[in-house]
Amino acid sequence: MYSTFVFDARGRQLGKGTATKGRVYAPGVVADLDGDGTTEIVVGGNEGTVAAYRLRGGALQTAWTASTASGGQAPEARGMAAADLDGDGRTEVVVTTTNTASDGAQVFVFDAEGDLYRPAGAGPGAWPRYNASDRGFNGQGNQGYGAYGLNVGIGNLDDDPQMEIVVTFDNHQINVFNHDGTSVLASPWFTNRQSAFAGRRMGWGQFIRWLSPVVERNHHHLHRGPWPHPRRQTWLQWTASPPSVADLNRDGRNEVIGLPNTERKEPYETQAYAFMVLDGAHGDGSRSARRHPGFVNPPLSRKPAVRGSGDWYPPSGIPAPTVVDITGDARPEIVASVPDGAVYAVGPTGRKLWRFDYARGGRRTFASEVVAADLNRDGRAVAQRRAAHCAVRRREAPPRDPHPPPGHQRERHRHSRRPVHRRHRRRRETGDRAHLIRPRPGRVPRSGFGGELPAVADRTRWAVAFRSRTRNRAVGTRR
Ligand SMILES: [Ca+2]
Ligand SMILES: [Ca+2]
Ligand SMILES: [Ca+2]
Ligand SMILES: [Ca+2]
Repeated sequence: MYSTFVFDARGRQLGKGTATKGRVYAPGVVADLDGDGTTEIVVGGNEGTVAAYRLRGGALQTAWTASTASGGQAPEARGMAAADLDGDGRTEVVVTTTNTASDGAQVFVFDAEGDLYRPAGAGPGAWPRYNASDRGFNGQGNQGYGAYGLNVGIGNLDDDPQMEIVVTFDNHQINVFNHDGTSVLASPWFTNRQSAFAGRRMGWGQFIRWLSPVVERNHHHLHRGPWPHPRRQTWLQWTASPPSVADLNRDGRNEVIGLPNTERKEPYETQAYAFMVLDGAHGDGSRSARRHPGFVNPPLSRKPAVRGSGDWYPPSGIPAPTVVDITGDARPEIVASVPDGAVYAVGPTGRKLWRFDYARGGRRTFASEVVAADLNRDGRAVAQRRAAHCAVRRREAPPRDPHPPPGHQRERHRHSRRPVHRRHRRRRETGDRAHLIRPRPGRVPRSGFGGELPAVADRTRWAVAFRSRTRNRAVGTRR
């Protein structure tokens, strides 16, 4: 069983919590949920368990527990995010689970007391989702399946002041929920091609995204040509793709950013990871779920190692996008480590800025998400690409000489043995460390859950440094 520990600044243990069962997969939420001045810690475990702790009286006390059991399953919590969804000063906590039951729910929202969140004006059944009221949504109905890999982000994606919740599922879909649990409609440009619901509008989570904009146009808009299939076309799989919310073009409207893996063949084989940006549902919703300018043909990573079934270790990484301005032009870049062995930076117009090879030839490899900070406190969020540090855990490609003379590794490249230039050396020296730095509000957009920047980052206090904790492969059952 996993426990939750709290240590002080000197490393002395202050408390230990054991109210969850089994593993704790998703990074917890650390926030003053109810605004009483005491920070809560919320963690999720197996068997449907969720627990909130408070440090009080020299011990970690359980503030509340909650359950994510539904549809006859008591699943594992694999994703957590938190925000004040309705702006009342109290923070809500979103938990996503691996539930695969046809009548099960994957997305739970709890209020500051651990009760299911019930926004003003909504009925008692607002959460969890999907629920019975989703069955007939747009005729076709809404259905979730297995949220395996840190699948949730929060941000404002339309004109109402409440936050929306973005969730990705193992059924290849990405949905946007309003805070009252209802689903957000995609642009009327997307229409249903199924004969029973032909021409009807669709929600974000009611259709599969294909890599090619031409395929989507033919299939979801013109309804012409043969139906696409991964044997012939490449689709986007979001099962382990944490969505982020940010305003890339600084027009005051947020976009959804994610790195789905692109799949083809049967069994499905990942061809690359796509830097995909989708517009929000602002205004008349005509841009909702459509590809953001610059990302119509999304930048792609290289092809990662093909992993056979049962080949779980070392695990494949979860490509969580860190959205942060690293060039100093006030428009954020997308920085992400991809299981092809590299960290990528992609600009807000869809241009690949750089690729840093962290695996150095290792094929089956992974890295955590990128943590970006202004390490040298020069007032710029991250002035240079060298400052986008990455906590890398290499499991393959060990140094050729495991016992080099002291200082030798820093002077020569581990593989080529060529002298390492100063710039590269500096990057390498920080490459194996995790930098856990509290950003200064308003200056450094944070990179954690629901990474809307900077408004949400300023307003909320939960501090999760590593969204992408890659201790296990996040992909479970494939449909
Ligand atoms: Ca509190
Ligand atoms: Ca609230
Ligand atoms: Ca909203
Ligand atoms: Ca925007």
